[in-house]
Amino acid sequence: MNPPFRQRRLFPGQGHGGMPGLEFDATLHESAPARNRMQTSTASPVPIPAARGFTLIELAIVLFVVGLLLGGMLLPLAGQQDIRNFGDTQKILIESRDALLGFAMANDRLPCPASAASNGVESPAGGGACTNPYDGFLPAATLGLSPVDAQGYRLDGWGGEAAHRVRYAVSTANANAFTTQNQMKSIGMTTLAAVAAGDLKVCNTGTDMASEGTATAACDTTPTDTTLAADAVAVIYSLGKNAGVEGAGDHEKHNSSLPAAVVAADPAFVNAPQGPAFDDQMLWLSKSALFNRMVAAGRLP
Ligand SMILES: [Ca+2]
Ligand SMILES: [Ca+2]
Repeated sequence: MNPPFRQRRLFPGQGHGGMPGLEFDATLHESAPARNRMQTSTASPVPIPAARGFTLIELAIVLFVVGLLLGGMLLPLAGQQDIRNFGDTQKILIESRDALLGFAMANDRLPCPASAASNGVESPAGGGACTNPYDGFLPAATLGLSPVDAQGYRLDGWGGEAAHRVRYAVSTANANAFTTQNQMKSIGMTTLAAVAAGDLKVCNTGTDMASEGTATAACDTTPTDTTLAADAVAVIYSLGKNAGVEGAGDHEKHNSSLPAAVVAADPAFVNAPQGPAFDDQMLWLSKSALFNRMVAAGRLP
């Protein structure tokens, strides 16, 4: 038998020089079972289990779960970036429309679109009969807009490639009245307000468009299809995230995407619902909105 375990406890502040009378024998105050445990543990210490690492299967499971978590976080991040770019593009289009209205009030005409080679300046300079009325770019240099790319073109919210330059088309109706100085005043709002050849059309689908690629291109007239605008003065648009590649189906090919135009430039454009086949973003300027600003500025009638 081992000798009984005896433990000395000291009260705080007491060392070996303390009062011997305050020392006590712990074994006297422990319960019998506790005393037995202490005796047993002294006799045969509990063995400490050997350290053990992860098995390959456990590691694989952990990596799999971490991969799932990271993938779940990255997908929403990409979606959020798309939403930001879409919103930025929308703001840029609105800002562009406001700049066009401002230019019209100051110059008694709208600017011509820039060509692919005019470095953001309207073509021709000074307006009149535009070189690219239906397939040009926003003349950011003429409008004094910024920021622009190295060649002077305003970009949409999606990126820095030339395919993301903001597009702009303008009506050629009444012998280019909207882009020729003082012609709006000379011809008068009543005449200009009537739908005329050369006014821009915006369709809700590119399917079954009539006379596509010609000056008389028009929206399909079956009951399910809609003409969103029959006589817009200007259309301002972005080719969207997929710029540089025509979307599948009949919609995007009607929005000029030089230099890879599928349908020849014409006065009809498509603004279909957003989806896999269509991601262009588009605004148009109505005659009413233009006349309203011109009258307010004292330029009409
Ligand atoms: Ca597109
Ligand atoms: Ca077209």
